[in-house]
Amino acid sequence: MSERYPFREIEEKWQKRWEQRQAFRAADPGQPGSEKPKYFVLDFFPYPSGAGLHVGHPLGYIATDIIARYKRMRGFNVLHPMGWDAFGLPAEQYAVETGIHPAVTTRKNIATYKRQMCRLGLGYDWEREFATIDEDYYRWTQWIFLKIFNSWYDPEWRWTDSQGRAVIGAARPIDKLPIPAEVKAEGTAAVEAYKAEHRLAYLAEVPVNWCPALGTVLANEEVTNEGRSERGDHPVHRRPMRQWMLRITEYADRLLHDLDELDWPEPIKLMQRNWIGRSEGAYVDFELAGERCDIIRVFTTRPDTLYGATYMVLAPEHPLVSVITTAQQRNAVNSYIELAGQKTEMDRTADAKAKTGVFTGSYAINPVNRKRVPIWVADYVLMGYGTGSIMAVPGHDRRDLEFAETFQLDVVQVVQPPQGQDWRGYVGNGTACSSPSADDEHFDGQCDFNGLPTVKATAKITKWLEDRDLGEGTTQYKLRDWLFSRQRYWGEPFPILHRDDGVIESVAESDLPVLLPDMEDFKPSVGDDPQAEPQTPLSRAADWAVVERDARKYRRELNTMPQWAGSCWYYLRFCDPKNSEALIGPQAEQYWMTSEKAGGGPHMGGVDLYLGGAEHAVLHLLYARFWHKVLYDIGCVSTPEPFGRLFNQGMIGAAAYTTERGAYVPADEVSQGELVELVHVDPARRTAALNAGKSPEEAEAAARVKTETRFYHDGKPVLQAFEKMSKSKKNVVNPDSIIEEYGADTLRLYEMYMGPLEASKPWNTRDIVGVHRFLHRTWRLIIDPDTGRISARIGQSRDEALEKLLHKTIKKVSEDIESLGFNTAIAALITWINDAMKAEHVHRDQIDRFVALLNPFAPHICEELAQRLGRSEPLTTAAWPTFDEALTRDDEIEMAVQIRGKLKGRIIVAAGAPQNEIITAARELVKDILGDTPIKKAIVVPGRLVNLVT
Ligand code: ANZ
Repeated sequence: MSERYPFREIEEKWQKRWEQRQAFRAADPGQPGSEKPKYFVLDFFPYPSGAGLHVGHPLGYIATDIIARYKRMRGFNVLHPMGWDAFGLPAEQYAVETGIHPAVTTRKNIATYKRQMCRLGLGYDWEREFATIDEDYYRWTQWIFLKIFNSWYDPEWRWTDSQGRAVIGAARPIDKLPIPAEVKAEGTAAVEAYKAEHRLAYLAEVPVNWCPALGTVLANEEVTNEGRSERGDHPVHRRPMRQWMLRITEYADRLLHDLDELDWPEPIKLMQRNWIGRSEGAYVDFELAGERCDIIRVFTTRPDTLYGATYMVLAPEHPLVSVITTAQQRNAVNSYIELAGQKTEMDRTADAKAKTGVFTGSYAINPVNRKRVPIWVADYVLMGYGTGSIMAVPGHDRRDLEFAETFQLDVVQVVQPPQGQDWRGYVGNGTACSSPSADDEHFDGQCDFNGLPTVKATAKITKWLEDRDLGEGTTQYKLRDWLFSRQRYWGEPFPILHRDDGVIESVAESDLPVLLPDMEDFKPSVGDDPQAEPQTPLSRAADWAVVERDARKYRRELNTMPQWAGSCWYYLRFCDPKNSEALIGPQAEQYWMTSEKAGGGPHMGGVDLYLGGAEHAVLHLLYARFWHKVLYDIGCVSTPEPFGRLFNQGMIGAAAYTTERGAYVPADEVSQGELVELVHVDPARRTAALNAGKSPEEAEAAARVKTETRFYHDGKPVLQAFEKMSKSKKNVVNPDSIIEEYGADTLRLYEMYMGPLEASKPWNTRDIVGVHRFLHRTWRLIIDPDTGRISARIGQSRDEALEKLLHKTIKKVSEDIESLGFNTAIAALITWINDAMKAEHVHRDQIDRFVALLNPFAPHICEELAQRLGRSEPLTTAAWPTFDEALTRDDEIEMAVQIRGKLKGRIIVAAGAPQNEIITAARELVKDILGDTPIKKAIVVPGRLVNLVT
């Protein structure tokens, strides 16, 4: 009987066995196993699309599975769950196109994903699986919404958080909102209205991106630069609409500050900081010149440039535009406003775009020098930021300068740049100049800050303005409140009832969930009229929409929540998925969500490792942090943050092929053609060769791109390029077919061996054989191919060199797993096997340890080998091998020997050998080359090289 590595049988066998034994079940607090330290490792919640998984998706899942298996072997009680983000536009859009109910397609997609994940040997605790569309899940999503709705933000509330930090501001019950006496005096309707203005969830008329063809509003991120929908490429219109909003802006400072404490990639933190966009500055009030006494308030980050404000700009939507525009300018202004309304925000603010604008005919008075400045309307000023109006300082602001140059407005210097740089358009800090001087004979009590550096000048002018009631210091944020409603069917219904007199009431907690009605016709009403009132699908569920309570008729809220809602808190539910009394029980929350800081003391807490792609840098991660903080304020969770450590895996790309006309053709139908000789010379290579001292002829030859592979589809040549794996690029590779051919262990190893986890890298099926052979070799080392029994080479004699290498390997693999450096860990494992193949004898316990070490990466083969080696329990509960630090140190090291920087050979010296011994060995090596030449100097770089200078 000849037995080669039988991956097909063993993979199925072990997947079944793990399932039967519930090998990946996490112990809940109180259960046996919960006495161990906990480790919570989580993947970004997948949205199961109709196409199933391609090989790019599992990159992160394999990584977290390795961590989870490793941590279990290190004695942790590991929580590694999986579930489904299942409401939302894609399933619904698909349903609209096919007529199949989104619940049906979604369930089917989930089944596909789960099957594919199990085939990869991913060890999830499936007992905890749920989807956001499950009634007993979205019941709690609605419950959280109610809590948000029934809270207000008290910016003055002083408290000490679980980290012992003094915090100002918290969400508090709406019943605790102090109602001013004059409001109370007006009666209950006024009190309710006042409360509504303070709730953390509120209805407001806001400008939205309305996509009539999809029948819904879209978030800014769902709209392309061309002003069309990301999904489907339909036109999107800006229009005001009454929407549910969540007051995330109240949390801006806390969201910003707590970022500092998180173990997250710096680029992600930076993106969140920019998104929150905190700017310190001042409001400055400009009085209108002439009879009218309106005030135009501007926000500026540079009040120190006030003397340089030579004109003002109002956003086209600014309410004062119509008030101040003179009769003469009215037509011009009106047509400008109309044009601006058709542009997207991106379009309006793009630096590269030429500045446009129109004069209103009116002037304002600059409060510091009483000069008259013209007021313009221009679309580079946005209504949604600051006050929607600016003082323009063309001397020191690029956009203002461009505008001033276009319309010939004054440009004045007020900041002196350091070291003779040109002042015109200088935007950095410097020294204030051009303010009136107190020594001047005409000085009239203006603010004199000549000679002060920018920061001091800013403070001085702000104080000056405040003292005179002409402005005040302020902080602005780019962050906007979160638009929280969609006009679609496939989402969580709001637990909200509307009374016919306009009062809004919440559904009683005991009446949750508000079930999504089962509708035959769930399609949104779409149209091409951008101004038509949206008719949401739920408005057609007539029986559902009307509710009677205490002999009063109510209408249910007819919008649904956005897709983000369900993924805002799922990590909490995994800790306690079956709890019917609460979204999470306090015991489970304490156990799974709190962590110790490495040096002791409380940690920001949350999930121990959260892994996913960088595309969710802002929205999901910010929204989830916001909800978590609300839940923290109301006492539902005990840590300020949901995700203590975050890691982003890279993207897997693959070759995609296009025809001459740019159309993609299926990558797996492309054949590799001939190598063609090219006479083409690569100019970059040529320059590099010239720089390296080659002659022009040599450089030319070196830079000749000699060959190129041609690719064909259907007999016609196609072009190759590496791109993100996606259905639309027709370059996806299905993991099922790879598993079929090579096995899941090989696929797992290959994905981890392709490069650093965080890097983006190209898939190449041809490279898989490398790691596949490694597994074959591992199998062959241990199993005798003829008998199928343990190979005779495995026994009781120990090769000491192999033992030392094993200790080094254990150390390396352990450290690399902790830092998610899986590719280098695998490289170390391969090295050991290669050496073991060469050794005459390998000790049984060396093999046992090696198999345990490889187990997190390639668990099926390892389980099978361990069993054949006599282990009765699965490796999932095996102890992680230990190493002896002394054995990981080298006795001897190899050093390079150079003469004047050129490599001449290598020497082996004892580790820690004294310098003179190393130099003697080096001289000995090169004595023939050197002859009589004397050595002037010898430089030793410890552990690496010796350079002899002659
Ligand atoms: C005068 C000034 C002088 C400004 C100067 C800058 C440099 P950040 O840092 O992004 O907060 N601004 C204010 N509101 C605006 C709006 N609604 N639309 C477009 N621009 C607006 O930017 C704040 C600066 O952006 C403000 O400071 C204002 O221009 C402009 F040498 O005021 B500044």
